Amino acid sequence: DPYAGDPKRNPSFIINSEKPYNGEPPLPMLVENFITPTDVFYVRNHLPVPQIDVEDYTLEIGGIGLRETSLTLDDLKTKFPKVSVTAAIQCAGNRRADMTKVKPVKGLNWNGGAIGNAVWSGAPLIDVLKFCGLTDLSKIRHIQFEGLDMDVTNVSYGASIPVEKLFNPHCDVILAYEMNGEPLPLDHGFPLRVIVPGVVGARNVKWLGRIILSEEESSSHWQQNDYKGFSPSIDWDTVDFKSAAAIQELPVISAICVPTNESNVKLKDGKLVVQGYAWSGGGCKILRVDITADKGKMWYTADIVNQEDAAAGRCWSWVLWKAEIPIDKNLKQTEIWAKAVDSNYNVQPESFENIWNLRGVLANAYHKIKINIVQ
Ligand code: MTE
Ligand code: MO
Repeated sequence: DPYAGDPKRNPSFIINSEKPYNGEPPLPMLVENFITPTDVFYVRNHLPVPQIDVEDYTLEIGGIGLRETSLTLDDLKTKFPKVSVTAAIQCAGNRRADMTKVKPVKGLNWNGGAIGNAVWSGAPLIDVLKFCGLTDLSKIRHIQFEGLDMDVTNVSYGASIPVEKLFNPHCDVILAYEMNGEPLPLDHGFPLRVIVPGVVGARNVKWLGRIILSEEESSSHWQQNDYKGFSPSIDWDTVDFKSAAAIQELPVISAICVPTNESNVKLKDGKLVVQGYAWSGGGCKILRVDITADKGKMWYTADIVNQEDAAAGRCWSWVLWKAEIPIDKNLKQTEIWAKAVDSNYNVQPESFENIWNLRGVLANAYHKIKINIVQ
């Protein structure tokens, strides 16, 4: 069993797939902390967790304009400054379960917990590449990453990001060996992963084995034939993966975590406490989260409980929000909706119908839950 060496996981997790392991925390657990504790951070694995001996571990770096270089973990820790970045990572399939209600899609049924916000520490990628001789970026268009996790045919997980992420030092791309102040745990990429803040989880390659500077995107299945968005009218007979761009920076999203869908709630002085998270890709700041209990007749602005003090364009963390909204006491049932607005004034789409896509990615429509009001 190639999965025999996989680590123990949080027994509270909702398991979307056992082998490879894919699990997420129940939503109320997710909003208990601004910094998601490591054992509450969702796990999204495509392959068995590779067993890596740090003694033998090296990161291979090469490609256009670089000296082929091998670095040990110790090299990475001692030859470069250690920087920390607090960043949310979200799977492209987060909240897919909501999109699936419109029409089935192919993919794991993430409920809204496929996001977490952690402190990542390690070496700035640009410093490491300069160490390997990088001077001229003009021919380089993509930075490819390869994981050390492999399928049965020895093909490893891979992805790439556009080189512009390097030009701009404010993009904060790092080679992380720590998560929340501890060595990366096995499930999150021990001993090394790349953190590309604001960019879809799939490009934050874990168990990093190789970096290649290239004119081309990664040729990996996950870059070419997966993690792309399509029109709602494209189905598996008509889809042409070459026609669509690989997902990089993610759109604005929010979710209601307390109360949960279909739960019974008690009002306090005629009010309901609603809590959740909001986040946007590309470093966009969350400006506002709006909540309604009557399908939009009246919108209330939630209080942002936690927000990092970062410049717009460099807001990598999620925000947690809370609202106390008045609810008509005579109602036995109602719906609560949430939508977030980011610093580009982009707002979540109202429904899933017109953003539906066959892989169920980018599922960022208003979060709508149903609740029963009990006396
Ligand atoms: N890196 C490798 N090597 N193998 C993987 O399966 N999964 C990717 C990404 N990096 C993956 C990977 C996907 S799709 C996501 S959403 C994130 O890792 C999940 O990171 P996490 O498990 O630390 O939450
Ligand atoms: Mo993902």
